[in-house]
This record gives sequence, C-alpha cells and structure tokens, in this order.
Amino acid sequence: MCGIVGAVAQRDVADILVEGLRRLEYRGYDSAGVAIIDNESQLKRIRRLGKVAELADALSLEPLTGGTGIAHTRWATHGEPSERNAHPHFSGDDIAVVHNGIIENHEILRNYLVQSGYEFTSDTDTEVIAHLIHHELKSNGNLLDAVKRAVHQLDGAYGMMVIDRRDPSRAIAARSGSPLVIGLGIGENFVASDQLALLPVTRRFMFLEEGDVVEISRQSVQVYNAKGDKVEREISESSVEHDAGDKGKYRHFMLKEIHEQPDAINNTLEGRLNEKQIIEESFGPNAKELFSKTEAVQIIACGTSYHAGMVARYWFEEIAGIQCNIEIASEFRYRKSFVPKNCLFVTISQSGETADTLAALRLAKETGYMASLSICNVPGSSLVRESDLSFMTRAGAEIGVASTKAFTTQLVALLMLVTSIAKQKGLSKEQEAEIVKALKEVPNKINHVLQLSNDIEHLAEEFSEKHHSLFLGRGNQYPIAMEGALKLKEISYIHAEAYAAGELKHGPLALIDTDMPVVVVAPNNELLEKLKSNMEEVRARGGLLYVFADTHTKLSNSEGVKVMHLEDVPEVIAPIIYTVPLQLLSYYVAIIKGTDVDQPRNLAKSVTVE
Ligand code: F1P
Repeated sequence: MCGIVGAVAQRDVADILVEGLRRLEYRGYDSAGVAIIDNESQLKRIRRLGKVAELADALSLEPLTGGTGIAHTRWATHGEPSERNAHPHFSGDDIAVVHNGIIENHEILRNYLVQSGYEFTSDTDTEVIAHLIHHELKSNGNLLDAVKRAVHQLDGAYGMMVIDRRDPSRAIAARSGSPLVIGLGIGENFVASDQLALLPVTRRFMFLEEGDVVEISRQSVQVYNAKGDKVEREISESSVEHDAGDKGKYRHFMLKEIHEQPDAINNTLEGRLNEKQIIEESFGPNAKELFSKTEAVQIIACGTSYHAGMVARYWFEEIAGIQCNIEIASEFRYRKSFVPKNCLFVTISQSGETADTLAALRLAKETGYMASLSICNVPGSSLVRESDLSFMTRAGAEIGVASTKAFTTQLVALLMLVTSIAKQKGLSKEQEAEIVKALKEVPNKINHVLQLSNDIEHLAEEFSEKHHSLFLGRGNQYPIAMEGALKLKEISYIHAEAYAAGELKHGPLALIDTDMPVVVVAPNNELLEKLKSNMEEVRARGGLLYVFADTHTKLSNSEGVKVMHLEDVPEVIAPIIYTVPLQLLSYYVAIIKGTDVDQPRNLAKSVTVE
C-alpha cells in the first residue's frame, strides 16, 4: 500500500527519494509525489498520477534541489486517484506531510479546520494532518510539539513525516498503526515505511514503536514514546540484500521469486535442523517449555498466509494430535471467540504489518491465550516485535504482490513448528527423523518442478482463453487448490474457485462444461481413489481436466484430460511441492494475457489498513 521515503541531508536528495519510491512500487499505488525544501527555503512539489517513472521524468525536466524532502506513493482510500489527491499535502506554503494509514475522525477535524479558516485542496484525510499541524504551530512555534499535539487529536492509523520550510534542518516522523523505520547515515538521516527503500543509502535501521514521535536532523535522531518521554530505540544492521529490488535475469519479480524457492527454503532450514532432529530453540529460548504446555493452537492470517495456516491445521491434528483452529484475521478480530485452555496463538504473515492480523494479535493478548508466536518474513516488523515468540522465514525480500516464496517458506516453518510441538506430545524419534529427511528434500524436489516450466507454459496457452476455472484438492491439498485459485485470479484476472473435491456434487458440478477448466492437485495418497471419482464426475459432464500428479497415480493423458507428472515426493511435504506448478501456471497464463504480473490491478503487497 502507500509508501513513504524522506531525508534530512546536506546533499540533494531528490534522486534518493525517487529511488526509494521505486523500491516501494511493489507495494501497490496509483500516484506518486515528492516535496523538497530548496536552497531559498521554499517548498517545491511535483506529483503525478501513475507510475514513479512518470514522476522521475517530470523531475528530470524540472529538477528539485535541496537536502530535506519527503516522498510518497499513494494507494487511494479517501478521494479518487488523481494528482490533487497525491501526497505530499501542504498547509499553505509552509508545511508538507506524507501519510500512510487512515484518519478515522477526519471529517470532524476537517469541519473544525474549515471553520478556523483553512482551505482544502484535496479530498484526502491526510490534508487534515497538514492543516492541523499548521494550526497547532500558531500557538507554539516548535514543529515537534505541534506534531505531538496534533497526533493526540487523530483517531485511526498513521505513519507520517512532516517538514516545515521555515526550518529545513529537521523533520518530524510519527507512527501509530502503520510501520516506519529510521535509516541512520553519517551526517544524514532518513525515514521510510520499509527498510528496502533505504538500502542504497544505509544498512543501519531503527524501528519505531507504536505511538513514537521522532525528531530527525542531519546529526541526530531523538525518539519520544507515546507518553512523550525521551526514549532510545535499538539500532540494527539490516541483512536484507541490497539488490533485493532488482529482477536480475528474470522478466518479472514473481518469476524470480518462484525460482528462488529452493534457496529460500535452504535459508529457512539453515541452522535449525540437525541430522535427524528439529532444533526447537529456533522458535526462541523458552519454546520447548511452552510447546510442552501447548494443548491447542489458534492460527490467524490473511490471504496466502491464511492458506499456509490451513495446511498447518491438517498437520497439527494429524502429526501432533492436538486441536488446531484457523481463522481469517478480519473475522476473528470482530467476533467473540472461545479461548481453549493452554492455547498457543500463531500468526502467519509475510510482511508482519497486515493491519487485521496485527489487530487480532493485540486482541489475543487481552483474551487469555497462553502465548503468541509469529511466523514472519520481515525482521523487526510489528508482528514480530509484539509476539512472545517469532520464527523468521528468511525468504528474502518478496516484491511480487502475489506471494510465492513467502508461502512455501511459511509451510516449511509450519511443518517445523508442528513437529516441534508433536515431539512434546509423543512423536517418536523415527517419525521426527523422517520429517526432517523430507524437509531437507524440499529444495531439490522444487528444482525438479521448475524444470517443468516449458510444459506448464504450453498448458497455459489453452487456459488463457477461459474466463472461469475450478481448482480441486482433498485433504491437505485442498488449501493448495485454494492457493492455486488465488494466484490465478490475482495475476491473470481469470475467475477461479477452489473446492474440496468432495463438495463438487453439492453445487459446483452444475458449472461444468467445456469452458470451465478444472485443475486438480492429485498426488498419490490415500484420498487418490476418491479424487479419481471426482475427476470422472467432471469428465462425464464434458469438463476439461488439468491434473498435477505423480507417476504412482497411474493417471495419464486421455481425451479431455491433461496430466503433468511430478516426481514422487514424501506425502508430508507434498503440499509444499504441488504449490509450485500452480504458481507457474498462473504466471504463464498472466504473461499470455499481458497483465501486470508484479503489480496486479487494485492489489497491494502490504495491507496496512483494514
Ligand atoms: C497477506 C496478503 C498476502 C497477499 C497480498 C496481500 O499479507 O493477503 O498474502 O499476497 O500481498 O496481503 P501478509 O500478512 O502475509 O503480509
């Protein structure tokens, strides 16, 4: 969603800000803008509807010079996507603000500010912040205090950065409900909504806490907590790759990330397994003790991460023999739910900043869960900082909006979690060793699937002319069918529905005809015969089947049935491996359809508003 980049430096910062915005493009946006205080202490701004490249073109025709500036990519919430609604927003010629999040009481504040003589030039909630700070500055000339007073009047979520042309030596940033990180340089400091934006200029970062307000100058960074007290925040060195924002030899980030999966999973596993065992301490120093007390698990997530949680439910109840519930965060947070005894609350999130997942965690902390654990890909993210335990998936930066390597590394992490808890519930050493062996095979097995790319590309050609599709699976492959359907609709805009194959007769069979391709995930397991019957049901009604199976299934091409054979894989890791051909299928269908694979329409990478 929206992205923020800002700087207080001696050198000209326009290029740094635009490069930062470019590195945040993957989050999804509809307009972009930059404002800089020039050498005559004037605020200069350029905004453009559309891509960052258009903003960069405008800047090359009309360069902005100056060392203090803010920049933004906007994903419209209040007010249509347009240049006048793009950030930065000004109050008069003095104050400029960029903001992520939503101000819920903006209407009341807007009325108050209009009565106080302010004129609004946009339909955004953000403009309220600019005028409010300007208004507060009238009673006290200090920008820091004005921002502190203004944020107390805001309901809702914000990550923001503010500059005042009358004092270019400093900027103020504040966060509540929207992530913000300070990048520390030498004689210059930066702000961004994601560290990725600042990797070209620094690797030293300070993550802000909820309610923090920060004064940033070239030489110093002073943080004030929600109570207004001066506080120190930890400084960490980023290990994210500098070139994480480059596509390398690949045409799209999504394809690069699909191919990175074997390495990403090796990273997830590294140092966390010994020859035959999972090292439980990987989940935290007191994890073992906590796992021995765990009698139930509640998993919460959104989107693709939710599908990972659904697979984990099958694993938890089968391998660890304990109750596992899974729910979408946006539902869980708004209903009264039963809290089982000694229940571990597990959140799954690539970004660690998904607003609903974070709200669900905060709710869980008040409602009596035994402890919380987050499975996450972004160190220092809100979810990680607010959970008792965390396990980093180490997938590396994921830029494509449609999640791929984050998902398969989440599955690996979850299988490790299930096994660690199962050990406390009587899983034998032999069973554990078998799972560990299977986990170590995952990267190679995925490499084999990647070699099927050309065949899957051919399959995609037939698929791309369709408008609707069904995905079927049974058991722990049912969530994989759901994930396959989600990928297809996200990036190719083809309507795709997933069903547990046993549900076919209860409705969706009515949809089957030659225009409705049916994708089936069919590894050899005890449910295969049932699945074969479901496939017969489709064939008998003229439906076309696209089946992903292994050779043991004895399934082969016949009229109306295309079978793509994968290598045999241990059953426990089959959901991880069968995800990959579905990712490739969606990718190639989207390529043929010519959609924007990495930044599909209307979607954002990190959903930081509810
Ligand atoms: C959840 C999610 C992603 C999806 C998209 C929007 O994010 O639904 O699965 O790919 O990027 O958000 P997260 O909580 O896993 O970061």
